[in-house]
Amino acid sequence: MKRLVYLFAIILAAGSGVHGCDDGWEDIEGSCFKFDISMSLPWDDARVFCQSNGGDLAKVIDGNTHRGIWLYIQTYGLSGSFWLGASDVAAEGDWIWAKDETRVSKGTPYWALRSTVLGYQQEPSGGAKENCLALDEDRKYFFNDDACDLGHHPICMK
Ligand SMILES: [Ca+2]
Ligand SMILES: [Ca+2]
Repeated sequence: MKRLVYLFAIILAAGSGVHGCDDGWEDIEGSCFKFDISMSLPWDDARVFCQSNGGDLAKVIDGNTHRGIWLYIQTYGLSGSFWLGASDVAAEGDWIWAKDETRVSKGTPYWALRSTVLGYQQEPSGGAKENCLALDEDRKYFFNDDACDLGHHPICMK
């Protein structure tokens, strides 16, 4: 009986998150996200898509959110890279979340490392050629600055 009550509690806990978000949106760490792998869009168009769905491109609030997004991608076997809602298009090197105009944390644990002839270097590394923030499939879904006109899947948030 005790085990049954425990099981019921788990089902309730799992269900409560789902009911917190609209259909097609996923609760990750208390915020609602939408992953759309049916389209690959430039960053600007991905943002318009999210806004037309009542949200904006996603902000990774903290490490738990980053982990939750990664877990969702793994659990559902999603492939490809995704756009997040940050850019340094206004001022090179100054990364800002579009959703609330706060600064993006630099360095570890968010930004990907890359191997170069000089050893490991950390993204962002694209300078003025890469001004939009991607969750990069080739970098195990750590942050990478990418060219904004590349086509990636949107991750929306509301
Ligand atoms: Ca840049
Ligand atoms: Ca880069």
